[in-house]
Amino acid sequence: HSLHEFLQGLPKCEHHVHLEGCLTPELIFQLAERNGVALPDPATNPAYVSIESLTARYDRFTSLDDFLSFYFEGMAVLRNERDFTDLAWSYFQKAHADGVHHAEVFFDPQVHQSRGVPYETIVAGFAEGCRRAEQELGLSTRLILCFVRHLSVSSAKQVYEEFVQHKHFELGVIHGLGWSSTEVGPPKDMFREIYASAAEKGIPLTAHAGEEGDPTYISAALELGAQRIDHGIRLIEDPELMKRVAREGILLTVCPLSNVRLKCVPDVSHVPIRRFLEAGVKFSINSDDPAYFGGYILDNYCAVQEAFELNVMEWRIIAENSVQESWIPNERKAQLL
Ligand code: ES4
Ligand code: ZN
Repeated sequence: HSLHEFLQGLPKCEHHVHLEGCLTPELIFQLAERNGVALPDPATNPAYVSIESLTARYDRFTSLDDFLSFYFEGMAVLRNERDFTDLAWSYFQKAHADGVHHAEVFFDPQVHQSRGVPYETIVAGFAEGCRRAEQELGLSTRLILCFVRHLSVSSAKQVYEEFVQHKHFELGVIHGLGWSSTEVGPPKDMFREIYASAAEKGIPLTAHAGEEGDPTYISAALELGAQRIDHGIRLIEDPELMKRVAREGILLTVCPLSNVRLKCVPDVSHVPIRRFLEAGVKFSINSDDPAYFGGYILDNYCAVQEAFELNVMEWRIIAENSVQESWIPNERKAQLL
């Protein structure tokens, strides 16, 4: 399409991508071999017969939790510092090719720790991938530690303690905190104490909310101190809350291809892009788990263009909000604008 080259060249910021969600079927099979990790038995789970069958299974997710079961199984191949670096580096190269100039990336330490990988190994590996992207590709990067909602609050508190003891925020190794995983079910405010403590230290906070869950998940996240909302597409069901989000300039990190693959919407045209633009709600467009959802950030931009036929002015608004709401100093914003 005509705007494809324009979208490719548009300086993009990505705010919502899980590094573990960049683990392709190829890399899963490769690392399973390299690390001697057994993948699920293909006799019980035929998806694991081959790279092709696993890729094909990703076309048929029925829900967030159906996807998450593959996502958590896949990431079990990550064992050594080098695995985390390789994974981050593979994402940054692809992002760079897609025209990303700044990337804020999530990772899930609790899940790796539950398999016996130390906190230091995970953080050192991912941080090295970020360092290499900054040095070799000129990207700016931000690491966001994500708490997961399907594990216990006490495991989240343990990882938060390690993060605090290592001074990883003060040292500029980890730049913010988020939460993700299963939305509907666990208490909406399960990370209340952690977020209160982090807010007191001035740590930027975000939260996955309003993806599968109704708008009360969004208001709960805001009440706990989230400054940004990941997904947030169900915000349109609460007009008053939507006005507040617009008024306060809270950024939604929207992931169109993710929403389609996880059956949150029937197709991209049902992602409320037009509604958000009209209501003055700030949002960015992101890939979420590109290895699982059939596309990286540029594919998401192009899918939005095909569905909504936005004009250049509308794209400039989206791009400018993406820069302005990035967790970077004003000097870096000025370079990106
Ligand atoms: C996720 Cl799409 C999505 N939603 C919630 N948590 C996640 N973790 C990784 N991808
Ligand atoms: Zn996500």
